[in-house]
Amino acid sequence: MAVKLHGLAMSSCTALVLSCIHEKGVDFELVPVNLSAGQHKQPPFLAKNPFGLIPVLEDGDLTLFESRAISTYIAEKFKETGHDLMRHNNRNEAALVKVWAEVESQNYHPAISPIVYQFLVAPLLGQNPNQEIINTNLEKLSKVLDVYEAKLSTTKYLAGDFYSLADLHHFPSTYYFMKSPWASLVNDRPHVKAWWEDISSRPASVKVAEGMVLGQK
Ligand code: GS8
Repeated sequence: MAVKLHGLAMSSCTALVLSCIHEKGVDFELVPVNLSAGQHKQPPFLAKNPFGLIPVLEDGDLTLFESRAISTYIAEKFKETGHDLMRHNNRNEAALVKVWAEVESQNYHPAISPIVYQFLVAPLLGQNPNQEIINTNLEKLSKVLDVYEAKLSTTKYLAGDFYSLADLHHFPSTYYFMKSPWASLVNDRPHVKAWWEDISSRPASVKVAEGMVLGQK
């Protein structure tokens, strides 16, 4: 039975789950949520995610929200098919995948996401980008990327010499960031640049990027 993903292909949180779904070759149905009509704040959707945010995954009787938890569930449930995103046969490598997935969620995402929001989303909502927020977060992101540059000069991917869920979680926000005037933060760091070129050219990433056109329904 296909899993049901409630969300929008252009939303970076939905795209994170879609990247995992495509890596694993999981049968799925994308159920669009009409954000402009506030569908996600209405009782039927709130029953699936009380925080009223996309994405939500339904797999039979199981309902999940929080994109990273959803992708982890998919990577674990379908561990035998497609690419092994969790290194489930090697406890140490699996632990390192979790470490770098946490780094994405605790260090990388909090810095990159306000930049993407101010640069790409605010104008769509008729707001002026807040340059102070952008500058503060560019500074934070630079520091995180210095750590990445050092790490990626020792291993091909973040958790080791294997592509994992930790790398995958970086794809959607970085995809939008690379359209900004500050893409040089990635391009000027040779190991980060090579890593980005590698992870963004995976067939699953290319497929997900096709739907990442902001402003679409
Ligand atoms: C964040 C969900 C979220 O912000 C996750 O799933 O990772 N930590 C959660 N969803 C956004 C779209 S993100 O592209 C959302 O639903 N926004 C609508 C709103 O804020 O009303």
